Parts: sequence; structure tokens; C-alpha cells
Amino acid sequence: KQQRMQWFTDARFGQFLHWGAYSKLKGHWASCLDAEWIKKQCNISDSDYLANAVQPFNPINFNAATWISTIKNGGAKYLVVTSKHHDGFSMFNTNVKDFTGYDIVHASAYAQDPLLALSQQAKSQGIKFGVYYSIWDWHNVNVKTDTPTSAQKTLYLSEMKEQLREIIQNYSPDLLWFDGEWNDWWTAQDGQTLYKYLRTLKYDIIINDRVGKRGGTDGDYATPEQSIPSGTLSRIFESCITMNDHWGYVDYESNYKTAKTMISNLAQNASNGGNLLLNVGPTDLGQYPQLAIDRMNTIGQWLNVNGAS
Ligand code: FUL
Repeated sequence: KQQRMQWFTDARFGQFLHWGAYSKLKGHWASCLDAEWIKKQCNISDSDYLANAVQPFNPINFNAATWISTIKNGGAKYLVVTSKHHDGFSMFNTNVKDFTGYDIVHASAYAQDPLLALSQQAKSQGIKFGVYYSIWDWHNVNVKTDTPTSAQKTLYLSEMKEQLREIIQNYSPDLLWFDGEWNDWWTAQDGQTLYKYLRTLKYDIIINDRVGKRGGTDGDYATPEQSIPSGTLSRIFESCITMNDHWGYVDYESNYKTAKTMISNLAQNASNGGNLLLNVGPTDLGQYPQLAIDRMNTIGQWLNVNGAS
């Protein structure tokens, strides 16, 4: 395991990307405000979400090479990008029943696969490629009720495994970052079974603890959220934090942390043996917000002078 985890523990710094159909709404639904949770928090119906977020989503300015260069200039060694958040919308080309037709290639105006472009660019620029996947799913017909029968759960599980197989086959990720495991129907045992299955598809893949119930032995590492541990933890960890007040894009973001704060978060984590996964929410048109680009540049400059190789 230590060998398998080596690139990750050496990396120290990764970039998190929350990007999906919700980005199209830029944080607004009438007077209700939210980012990647907007569908649930603002009670958007399936048909309204389809018509206003999913179908018109068309990030024409997306350029994978530019994103990866920004990540690299900032000194991050890997990225984790949302392939499917809680809204159930797939940001990649999926052909799995009950998911296909609700994916960026088949349902959105864009009709291209950004995950493919990102995985290729990451590989060519030497950045490790991680994929976020939400177990909780507000759209999949089998589990959207949040109280699936065991037959429905079994169906969802097999479809989810199929999707993860697509992801591993088509994008060869170095890491899988699960989330949304806290619902009532997902168990630690489900997590262990899934973990073992995924390792048979790619033996050296790294998987976070939210594949299970975030217990001390779930997955390969712990994922403190919006907190920087003040000391070492009993296992490998990666703190995920936002640059501002949201994970997904909103057009009213004003509260960016300073680059100095982010650098000190990074240094504190590194000194405690952990990684920092610093989040950016790209826009509906597929660009990094300028303030995020500025922060990445400043962090990169600091690391060039003060960082280890
Ligand atoms: C949480 C999610 O609910 C948030 O939307 C975000 O993805 C964060 C990293 O994990 O559990």
C-alpha cells in the first residue's frame, strides 16, 4: 500500500473541481441561491432542472489544456473533477441504462466529453487524474426516493459499478473520490465490496474514505472537509477546502481567501503529513474564474521559491 500511495503522499497539493449542470444556473433559481446543491435546496423540479440547467449547458470556452496548465503553474500535482455530483448528472459520455440521456454528451447542448479531454491533457502534462463520484443520486430512478427497496438498491449498485467501469476504462483515473455516502441505504459493507471490485479493475487505484462511512479503515485515506487539522492524523489525509464560500460556481462570489491563507493551509497540512485539495468552481462557459487563476499563480510562484522540488 505504501508504494501505491507514494505519488499521493508526495504530491501534497491537488486541485478540486466542482463543475456540472448546476454551474449553468450560476447560483440562482429565482430568488433562491445555492451552488451544486441548488436543485435540492431550491426545490427545482426534474423538468425545470432539465430545461434550465442540463439541456442548455454549453461550456463553449472550455479548454482542457488551459485548465491543466493553470493547475500545473499553481504547483498542484493532481486534480479531482466531478464526474457526477448529487444531482445525478454525468459530466462524461455514459451508456449505462438509467444514466445515459442525462449526461453531457447526450443531453446537453455541448455534446462533448470534458472528462475525456481533461484525462488526456492531465496525462500529457504529467498531472495525476482523479474523479469525484457521488453515491447519493437525486435523479437515478432506483434511488431518487432515498428509500430504495433492496431490489432497487441492487439495480442501482450494478449500474453504478458499470459507470465506474466506464470511467476506469475510458479515462484511466489514478484516484476515485467518492461522496454522498452518508445516506441511510449505503453501508460500510457496501463500501468494502465496491472498494475491492474497483481494485480488481485497476489494482493501484487510490480511493478515499467516503467509499465507506468514513470509518478509520474505509478506503485509503481520510477526507476532512473545510478544516485544516492542527496536528497529525492517524492515517493519510487530504483536507478539501474551498477558495471562497462555495464548491460550485456562483456569479456572486466575493469572499475569496487570500493566497497567503491558502499557502499557509497548504504548509500546515504538509507539515502534518497531509494533502490540500483546493477547490475551484469553473463557470457555466467552462472557464476558471479570474480570481481563482490569480490565486493559483500566486501559490505557484511561492512554491517555486519555497517548495520542495
Ligand atoms: C460534500 C458535498 O455535499 C458538497 O457538495 C461537496 O461536494 C463536498 C466536497 O462534499 O459532502
